[in-house]
Amino acid sequence: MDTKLSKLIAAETKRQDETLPLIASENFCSQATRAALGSVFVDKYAEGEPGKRYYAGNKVVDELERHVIKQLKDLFIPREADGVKIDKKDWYANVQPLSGSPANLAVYAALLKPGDTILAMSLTSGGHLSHGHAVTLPGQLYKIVNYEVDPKDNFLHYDQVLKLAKKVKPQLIIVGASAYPRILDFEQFGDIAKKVKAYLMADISHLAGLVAVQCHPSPFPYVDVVTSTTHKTLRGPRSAFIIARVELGDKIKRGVFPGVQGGPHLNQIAALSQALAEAKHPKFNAYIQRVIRNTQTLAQYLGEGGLKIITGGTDNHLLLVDITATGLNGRQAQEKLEKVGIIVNANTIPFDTGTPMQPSGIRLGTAAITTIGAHEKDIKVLAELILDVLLKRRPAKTVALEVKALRSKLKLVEDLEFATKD
Ligand code: DSN
Repeated sequence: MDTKLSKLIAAETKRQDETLPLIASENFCSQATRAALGSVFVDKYAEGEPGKRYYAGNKVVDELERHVIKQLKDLFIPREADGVKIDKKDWYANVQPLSGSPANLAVYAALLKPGDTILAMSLTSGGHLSHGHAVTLPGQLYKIVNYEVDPKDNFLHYDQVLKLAKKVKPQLIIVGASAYPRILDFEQFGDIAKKVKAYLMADISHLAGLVAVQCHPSPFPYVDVVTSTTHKTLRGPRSAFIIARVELGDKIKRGVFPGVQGGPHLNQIAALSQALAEAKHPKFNAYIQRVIRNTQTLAQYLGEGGLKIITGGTDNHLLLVDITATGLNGRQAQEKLEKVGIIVNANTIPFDTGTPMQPSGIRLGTAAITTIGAHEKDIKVLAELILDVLLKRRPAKTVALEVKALRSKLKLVEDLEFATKD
């Protein structure tokens, strides 16, 4: 291996082994998933779809892609919702998107014309850049209108979304977020989309692991399209998927390829297969339940310690903290925490008066730290360490030593055994 690269891999391994990971969109995938990512599938080209490829030599990868599509539909599409039977045959699945933003772009390319209106959550309310922020390509191709959380409680109020949808008559509504700590009511969004005759897309990138094990309501059958990345709470490789109503399948397929990308990354698809198999295991359910308990515990202790938790708590794997009262902005808080080995990201909060580079909050997630075995007692210690730094209660040097001590107790547990132990 290139010497410099080998040193960098060793350095990143050391960094990961010595710090406490609280980035809500990160996780540690299993060794088996990593092995699949580095498998022979990395070397094959397979533009097209199973049975209809542009190159030869695709017998095995056709079988791979069909297998993963089946695994995906089995895991995510429930047999019924609210008493209504759901038939997997009514849904089309595509596992080729390279990541979340291309998956979303492929859906827009499939369903919209340039100039059409998309109604999506604003970035400061918790939405995602790829939902049409002005700095992105979709932000330039489509007319983007944002709905917001309510300024009084920072929750989504569905009557307000409906009112706005009626006013702007979007062709597409997006429900999905990367910094909203509460349950997303897909059924209510389904009603809104029906009332204004818009397509409804749920981007469940952050929630995929929770949705997979019914720890968050399913978007099926209320939506037309579901997109997701696979490396956050789902604990898989960097990749993405789209599931859509079968009648939209051809358009979505062309939106992905050749619309926005070339050949699929078959090694990602292979690794996704492993992650989906792991997510079917009952221990994955216990893992996700622990993730949620850990986030709620973190929110509780940080709140009791004097920090302002947006919405007062969390229902999922992340929480958002308004740190204005500490005298720091989000960036300064992120840097101070990183100095002692606690890795978070600065984040805008609803109606933020700061900028994306100097926002007023930080976002914390517990998916990764739970994967390396953190329990509620560890989270309590972690919360105290965060408070020590942000409220300047103890010297950074002392806190850094305790972060190291806590980190050294945690390690990747391959079979998710930790999830069932107290
Ligand atoms: N960076 C990821 C997130 O924080 O949601 C995806 O863009």
